[in-house]
Amino acid sequence: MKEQLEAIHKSALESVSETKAATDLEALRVKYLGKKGELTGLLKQMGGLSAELRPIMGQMANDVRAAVEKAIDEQSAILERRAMEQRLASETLDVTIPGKKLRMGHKHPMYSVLDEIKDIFIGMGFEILDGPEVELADYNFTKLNTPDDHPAREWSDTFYLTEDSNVLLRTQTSSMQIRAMETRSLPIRVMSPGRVYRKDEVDATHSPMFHQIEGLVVDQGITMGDLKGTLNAVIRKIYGENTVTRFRPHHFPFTEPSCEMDIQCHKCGGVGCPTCKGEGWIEVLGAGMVHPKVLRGCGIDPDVYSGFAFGMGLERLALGQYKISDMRLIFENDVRFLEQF
Ligand code: 2NL
Repeated sequence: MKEQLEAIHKSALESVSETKAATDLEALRVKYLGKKGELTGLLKQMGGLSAELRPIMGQMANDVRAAVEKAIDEQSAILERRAMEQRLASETLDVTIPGKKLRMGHKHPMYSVLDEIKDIFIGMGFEILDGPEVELADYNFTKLNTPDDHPAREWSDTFYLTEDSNVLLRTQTSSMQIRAMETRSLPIRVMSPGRVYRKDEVDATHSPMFHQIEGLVVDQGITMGDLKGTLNAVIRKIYGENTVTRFRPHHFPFTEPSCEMDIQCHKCGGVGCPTCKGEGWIEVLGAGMVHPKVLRGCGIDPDVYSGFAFGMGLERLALGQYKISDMRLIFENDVRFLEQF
């Protein structure tokens, strides 16, 4: 029995010192000290010993038990410490390591142009009006003196959303200005920027979706002189104080008289070059005095009040401003292109 006790003692201490995990240690505790363990098994055989040997072997068994328990406790402490050291090493946070660089985006070039224009008009006392891209034909056409049989209302030009042609994707942002005239008290000075839609094939200068900014002023005594003065001031803020402008007669159903505004080519000074396609002039916007029928339709007496309105395409302006040759680049959103602005 002595040899057996010594063998258990030796093998227990050896295997305990070799354990690497708390679960292995627990398995050893069961193996040696548990109810069905090796030491307990041996103790059960004590009854067969002589009266002199029994206390000696009993004492020895208790010593072995105490030694194994002590070894297990010590090993457990070692494993715990080791686990803690590993955790500390793996969870170390070096607060001095530089952070990951975030790639910051920036405003799309067209929105830079839009914001610049908005700021100019806000500075002149205009209010910015946003509105829905899905519109009633009434507000997109009829109230703008563009009746049912007008060619601008063709199915081939406009994205209609209903069979009866009453609901559509707006082709201009004028509808919000109609609402302003219907609901606000006079005088009115508003700008409405936004997306508009026309059934155009995509090419270097056309897109079925583009951005427009329209403006409207209505008050007593507004004349073509106010139109020219306001637009000249705005265009000179955008293109430079020395910009030369001209107004040409034009036709829009919602204004009378109507005009288009050109700036003298800043590249060639009006002689003619590729930038102005040999014309010497570059068209920048359309404008006119609000048609009396449009005013009356919004409940405004055209004998007392008058107004001017204008509209310009933002993409075209951005192309010119940043010397971009193809409108498709504006919509593709290729970061390599946009990064340049
Ligand atoms: C262009 C020309 C224009 C207007 C828009 C307008 C709005 C109301 C009443 C009368 Cl509520 N007119 N807007 C007037 C003249 C021209 O746009 O070439 N746009 C891209």
